[in-house]
Amino acid sequence: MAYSYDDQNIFAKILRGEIPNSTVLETEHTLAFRDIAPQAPEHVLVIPKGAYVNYDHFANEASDAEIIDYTRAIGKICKMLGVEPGEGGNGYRLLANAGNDAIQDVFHLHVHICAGRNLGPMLK
Ligand code: DGP
Repeated sequence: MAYSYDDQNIFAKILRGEIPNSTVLETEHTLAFRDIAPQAPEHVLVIPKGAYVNYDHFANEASDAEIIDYTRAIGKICKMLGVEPGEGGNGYRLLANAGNDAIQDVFHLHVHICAGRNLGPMLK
């Protein structure tokens, strides 16, 4: 399947520096920043710098280096936020919406990291 990526999406603009963001972590292949409409006391979005529309696009087509960098960045951010259960934190939720049924709003892969309150059964 050919994935179609629109480089006018808001996160592509953030990556190009056209829109400001509140950066939490930047690595070679990954950028993480605070969500503009936080649903929890800690709400960070983690995006790959590459042009991937959703998780399956990324998992199927990104290089091993990108995938390792992205996965490790998520772990690092959980540590930075101090939310790792069993490590002094009280837990977190990772969520990646893809496509219409998940009500994906921005078509550049992003994992939400939410923490800091009891999150209930689902976010959307
Ligand atoms: P989703 O519905 O999973 O596609 O989530 C999109 C998220 O992106 C939503 O929680 C709000 C956030 N968002 C939208 N526009 C901006 C923006 O310009 N800056 C930041 N930091 N977050 C944004």
